[in-house]
Amino acid sequence: MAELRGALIGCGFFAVNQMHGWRDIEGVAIVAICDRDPERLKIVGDQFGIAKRYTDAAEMFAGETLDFVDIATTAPSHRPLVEMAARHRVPVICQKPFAPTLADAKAMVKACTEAGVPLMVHENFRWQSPIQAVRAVVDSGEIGTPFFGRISFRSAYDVFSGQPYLATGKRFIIEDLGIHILDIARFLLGDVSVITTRTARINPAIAGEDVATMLMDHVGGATSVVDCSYATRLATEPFPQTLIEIDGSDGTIRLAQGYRLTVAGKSGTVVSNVSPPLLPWASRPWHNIQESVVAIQQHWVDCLAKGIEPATSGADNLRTLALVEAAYAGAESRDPVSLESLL
Ligand code: NAD
Ligand code: 89Y
Repeated sequence: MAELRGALIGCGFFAVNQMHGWRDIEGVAIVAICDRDPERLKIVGDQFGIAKRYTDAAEMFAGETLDFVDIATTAPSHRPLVEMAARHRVPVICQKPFAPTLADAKAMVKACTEAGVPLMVHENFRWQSPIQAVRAVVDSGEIGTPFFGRISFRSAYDVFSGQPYLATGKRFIIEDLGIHILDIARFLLGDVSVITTRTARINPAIAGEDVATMLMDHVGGATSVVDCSYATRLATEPFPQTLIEIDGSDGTIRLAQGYRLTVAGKSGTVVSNVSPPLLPWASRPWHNIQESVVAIQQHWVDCLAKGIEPATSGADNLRTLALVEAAYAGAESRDPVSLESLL
């Protein structure tokens, strides 16, 4: 099979992981990169030996024949870039948050559907191997039917030094990090009908909320709590681990700090270590996220080859983004928010 020719738009902080990921995947070559900042373009171009460099995405689409484009910019540029890819009939991956508003996201899905172009949101947290391990236990039936979940991300890691824009937006933890944790809740317990949210800002040096607690009714009958904090100073910093508790009719799952998975189920209690591998280019503590980047990008290549919709397609991600919008609306009103009216 001919090698897939991909391009990357946005050569910033996180894109370096995506470039490493593409290098690890057989049958793919990134043939061109684009960033409106010439300095970032040079850094990433030199690091990964990419000769074709563009400061303007329109010029890149006009000048290259591409099998896909990987958009690793921040949210404000996502809609114009995804719509540009659709106009050029180029399959597209878009980083999270998919769009600043649900209305934009719906328009992006529509543009790609009408152009017949595959669209995947780079929603990678559900691809982390510890999260996949929890899902495998749920699917095995070992704990019966889940009726309760707690999906928790609590940390005081300084994310602002690598991503300074996170300190300046009116919205912070739900839109940036909670979006992943809400997606994991959907991945493990199914879609949500109603969400109730409380938020707080503890760090006075940032503009948005750094604590969010969300209570959700899942369509299948389970109840979950998704709790996120970047204001939680623990004895051992867990970043970027998501901790999970699931109670089912026949047992329980606990994913604890240190990637310790305990399953007490129909066949007894099993404790295992589900630590993610440390890839050769990865660095702790980011290796958990870095491994999931390779996994989701491999999934994209597999889906393109088979002509099937990716698990985190644009259409799927509307349901995760709707949770983000509903959470902000509910934090403001302090009322439960129904998801049905948003989708
Ligand atoms: P960044 O600001 O470091 O990098 C973004 C780059 O995009 C910048 O170099 C900027 O010049 C470039 N850019 C912006 N608009 C452009 C345009 N129209 N054309 C060309 N270049 C453009 O941001 P980052 O921290 O790398 O984050 C990028 C995205 O990745 C964000 O949406 C963030 O939420 C997401 N992210 C995801 C994960 C994850 O695990 N999935 C982790 C961190 C960040
Ligand atoms: O931007 C965020 C993400 O997607 O994962 C962790 C992060 O880098 C900081 O919250």
